[in-house]
Amino acid sequence: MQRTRNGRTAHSRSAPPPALGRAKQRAFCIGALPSGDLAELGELLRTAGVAVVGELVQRRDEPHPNLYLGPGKVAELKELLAATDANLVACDDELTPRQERNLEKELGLPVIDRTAIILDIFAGHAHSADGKLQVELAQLEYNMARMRGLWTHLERLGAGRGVGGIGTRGPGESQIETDRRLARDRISALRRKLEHVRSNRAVMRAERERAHLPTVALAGYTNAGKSTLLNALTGAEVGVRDRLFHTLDPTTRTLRLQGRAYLMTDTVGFIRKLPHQLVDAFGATLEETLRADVILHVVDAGVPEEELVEMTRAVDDVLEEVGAGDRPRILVLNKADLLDEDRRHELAFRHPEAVLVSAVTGEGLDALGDRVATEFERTLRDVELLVPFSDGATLSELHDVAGDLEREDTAEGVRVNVRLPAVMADRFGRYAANGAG
Ligand SMILES: Nc1nc2c(ncn2[C@@H]2O[C@H](COP(=O)(O)OP(=O)(O)OP(=O)(O)O)[C@@H](O)[C@H]2O)c(=O)[nH]1
Ligand SMILES: [Mg+2]
Repeated sequence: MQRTRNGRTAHSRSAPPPALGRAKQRAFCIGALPSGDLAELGELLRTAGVAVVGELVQRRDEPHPNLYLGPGKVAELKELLAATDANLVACDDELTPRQERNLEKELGLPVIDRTAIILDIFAGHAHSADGKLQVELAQLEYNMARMRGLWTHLERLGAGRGVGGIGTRGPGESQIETDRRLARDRISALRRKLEHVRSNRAVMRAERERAHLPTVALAGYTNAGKSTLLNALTGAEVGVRDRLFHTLDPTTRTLRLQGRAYLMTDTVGFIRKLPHQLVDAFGATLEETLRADVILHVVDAGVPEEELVEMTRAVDDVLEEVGAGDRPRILVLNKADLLDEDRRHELAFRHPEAVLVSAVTGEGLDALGDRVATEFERTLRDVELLVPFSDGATLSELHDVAGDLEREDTAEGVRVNVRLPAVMADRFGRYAANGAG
């Protein structure tokens, strides 16, 4: 796993840092789960370049507050660890600093949690300046909460940095203060930079709106096939790989449907228990993308129904969280080429409103295009505007969007009846003549 900007990771604290190299890391997976398994944690580790050498699940509704697993289970885990060559323990949930510290002490091995793994993958996959800033912000926030734990822990191991001297409250303490201050400074600097990037984006959005292009956003669970679908529909050449969180930076391409041009944007994939630090850091970008006229919720239909429902729900939750829950949405069941007849029938029965496609073979893509066009037409609003004669710019803009206008000159101005995208209808609300603006 790679090191964070400020030089440490959750797991480098009590073991030699990964001089071992990525593939040399051998993780033993643990989970306190009411149901399900650790397959996804294994996938995350594989994506991060870590091998999995064993796993232990405890069925429980809530993790143990001190140790994550119950004390008896931890004893069992210790024995299992002794029988493998694991040099790392990976946990399926985000741990509290206390749980992490206690577990490391009990097990004598570094422990990393799900959040640290996901943050590490994001750090490795971020390419744009924007993406890197967002990941760094999320990492700093994750580390901030752990600094105190880290230093007291190092002190106990006799590894605290000797900074002593008159007036200091002990080496660990003063170092924490310095680190916290540095981290806080860096966090504000990052927020400022992101704010700046965002204001540029607001300018781009304004330009786009001026171009009157409706937008379609691809959202969905990681590895569902969003980028493959973007490529298939628009002829883009976005990177596609069978690994988690391959796409971090949204790509936008033009899509033509029934004579109308749309802008289609790919987004970062979601996952169950998506770290809140990432939702915070990526929230603005997501919100921006997902303010689309239509959202395509892409699902991997090649997984069992139970998992499909769970993944769909995880995505719905994030959409809700970033304020896109109310956007028009189409459920796209992708990877149809992997399904047998029985499963196709079952899907048609269980998700009658969904569109079944294969981004690889092209099956169903025409039908999907039609659905997008229909869905978009449905978002158009009939508005009646009264535009002053003096505002020729608005009149010509309305012409651009809606083509021929139904218009009538009156004493107060031009009375116009048009069908407009909701965003534009809002923008011209000041001229609304029928109160619907
Ligand atoms: N069989 C089959 N495989 C597909 C299909 N669409 C995508 N895949 C495969 O699924 C994997 C993930 O595809 P991506 O397009 O990278 O998925 P994504 O949703 O963009 O993933 P992230 O960017 O990681 O969130 C790749 O191995 C694709 O080749 C499909 O229709 N059928
Ligand atoms: Mg992708």
